[in-house]
Amino acid sequence: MLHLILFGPPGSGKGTQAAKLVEKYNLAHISTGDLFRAEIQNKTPLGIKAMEFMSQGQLVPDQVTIEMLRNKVDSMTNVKGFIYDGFPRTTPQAQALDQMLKEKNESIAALIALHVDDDEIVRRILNRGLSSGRQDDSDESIIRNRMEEYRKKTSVVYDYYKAIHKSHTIDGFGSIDEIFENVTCLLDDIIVNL
Ligand code: B4P
Repeated sequence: MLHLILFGPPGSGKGTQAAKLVEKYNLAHISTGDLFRAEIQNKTPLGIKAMEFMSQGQLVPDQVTIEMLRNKVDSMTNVKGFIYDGFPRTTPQAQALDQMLKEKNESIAALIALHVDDDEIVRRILNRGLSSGRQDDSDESIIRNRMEEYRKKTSVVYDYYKAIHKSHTIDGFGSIDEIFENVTCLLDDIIVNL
């Protein structure tokens, strides 16, 4: 079974590319951001907790996130593989994911990081904020805080998988289709060599 991590700073296009990859490779898409937003919409206790952090541009605590991810993966049967979009975002999350897959005799095939510079990220997210209604998309200081959280806590996840030769980088600047083409070339190579 294929387990692929789509990685990058906020607004780098993970969700956008994941949606296209799911269609082409027939994989299940798990976005922790989308899962949290659904919990918030339904006003669940988990959603109320997540909202405290997301509205400030901070990461939701690991324990909450890991448990939610595990429940989601366990609920999805008969799938060819998974795209993890926005997870793992910390080293403890990466360790928990590896442990969970080990229990199933599975492992991560690759992490694909989308590289985009800060000004482009701010531009994209503010632009999405015009229609998304997301509080964390509408205020530049919150967006900058999300980028800071990425630098402080998330970027190390790239090195975690690099140490086992599983991290790859794609330029995330350009048209959505061009980026998709580059991601699929890389992914096809990875799949052939699995
Ligand atoms: P996410 O929902 O993961 O959101 P994101 O980082 O903003 O988005 P993404 O990179 O997927 O960008 P997208 O394709 O949408 O996280 C939101 C929050 O949830 C986090 O800040 C955190 O608080 C919490 N959270 C989630 N997971 C967590 C975890 N594991 N642990 C702890 N907390 C967690 O693209 C952005 C915009 O750019 C879109 O408008 C898109 O149309 C546009 N775009 C995409 N590609 C483009 C391109 N090539 N050119 C121009 N525009 C493009």
